Amino acid sequence: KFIPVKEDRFTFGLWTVGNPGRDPFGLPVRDGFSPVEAVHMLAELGAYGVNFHDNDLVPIDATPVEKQRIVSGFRCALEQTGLKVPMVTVSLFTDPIFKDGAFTSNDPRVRAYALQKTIESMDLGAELGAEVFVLWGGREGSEVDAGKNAVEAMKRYREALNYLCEYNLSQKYGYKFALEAKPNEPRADIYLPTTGAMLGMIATLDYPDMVGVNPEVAHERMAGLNFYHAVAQALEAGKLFHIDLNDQKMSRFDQDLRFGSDGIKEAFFLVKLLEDYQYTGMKHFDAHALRTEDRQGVIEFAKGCMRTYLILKEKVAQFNADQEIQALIAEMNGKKLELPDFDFKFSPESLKALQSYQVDRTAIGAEGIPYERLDQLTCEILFGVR
Ligand code: GLT
Ligand code: MN
Ligand code: MN
Ligand code: MN
Repeated sequence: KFIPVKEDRFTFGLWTVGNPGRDPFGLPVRDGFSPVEAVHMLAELGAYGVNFHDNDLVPIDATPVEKQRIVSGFRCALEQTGLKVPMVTVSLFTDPIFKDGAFTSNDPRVRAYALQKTIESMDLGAELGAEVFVLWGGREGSEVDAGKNAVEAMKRYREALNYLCEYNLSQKYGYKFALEAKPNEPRADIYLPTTGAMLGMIATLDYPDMVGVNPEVAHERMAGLNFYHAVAQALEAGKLFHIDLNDQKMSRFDQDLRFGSDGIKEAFFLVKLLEDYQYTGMKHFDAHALRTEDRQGVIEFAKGCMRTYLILKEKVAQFNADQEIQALIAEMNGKKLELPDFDFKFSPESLKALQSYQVDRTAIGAEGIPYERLDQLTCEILFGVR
C-alpha cells in the first residue's frame, strides 16, 4: 500500500536528489546522487521521470565532445530503467553573468546569452523527449530599483518569451512553457512574484496558448498566499502545465521541505484539487532532503514525498465518500433562489427580474453555515480517527 507506480506520474529534479546539503552558511554534507545514480535510484522507487537544468547534467564549460559523452551515458540509464524526462529547464541564475538578471538584464549581451543558453537547453530536452519547458527567473529582479526600470523589465521578459515561443514553433518541438514564480530569494525582489502575476503576463504574449505556469508550494507560501487557491486559478484557466510540490513554513527563506511535511491540511486540499479535477500533468517534487541526512536519508526523503501524496490521495477518497461530510457540503451548496427569469447572465429579462428581487436580508444573514463541524470532520480524517 502507498507504493508509487509509473501511472502516478511522480518526478524529481536532478538538483533535488543531487543536492549535497549545501546552504548559504554551510558546506556540503553528503555526496548528492549523480545524474546516472539518480535515474537508477528514482526508477527503483517507482518514480515516472526525472527533470533537469542544462547544467545539472552538462557542466556549463563542457566541450561538445564531453557533452555528447555525458548525454549518451544519461540516455543509456534512461533506456535501462524506462525513466522519462518529461520536463527540462535552464539555469539562468547560477553563473555570475546572470547576477543582475537574464532576460531582464540591462545588458543586451547578457540577454542574448540567456536566449542562446535557453534554446540550447530546449534542443537538449527535445532530444530526450521533454514536453514541458520550465522557466524560473530566479535572478530576474532587483535590490536597487534606481538601476533597473521595472517597466522595461516587463517588456524584456515578454520579448524573450515571444522569442522562445517562435523558436519552439520553428523547430516544431511542441513544448509547453511553464513559468514559475517566486517572490524573493535569491533577489531581494523577483519580478512577477506570484502565479497570478505570471498568468497576467501570459495573457499579453504573442502565443498565450503555448505558455502556462509551474506553481510551487513553497514560493506561494513565502509570499503568505494560499497555494491551493493559486493552483485552482491556474487550473481553471487551463494553465496548470506543471507543478512543484514541496513544503515550506510561512514567510521564510526558501525551505524546499519534503512534500506534506509542514502544512498537512493545505497539502490535503491541494491533492484533492489535483485528483478531483483529474490533473494529468507531472507531479514534480522540487524539494530536497534535510541537511542532517546522508544518502540513505535522501532515499527516505524521496520515498516520503511520494508516499505522503498517496496517503493524502486515499484521505481524499475517504473525504469524498464520507456521508456526513458530503451532507454538510450538499447543504451549503443546496440553497435555492426563487427568482424566475434570473440566471446570473445579463439580459433585459434577467435585469428586470433582478430589479424586482425581494430579498429577506435579515433572515439570510442570520442563517448559520456549519463550517466548524465540516472543518473538524476534515481534521479528524487527517488525524486518522474517522
Ligand atoms: C531552483 C528553484 C526551483 C526551481 C528550479 C527550476 S531551480 O532550485 O529553487 O524552485 O523550480 O529552475
Ligand atoms: Mn523552492
Ligand atoms: Mn529551491
Ligand atoms: Mn521549483
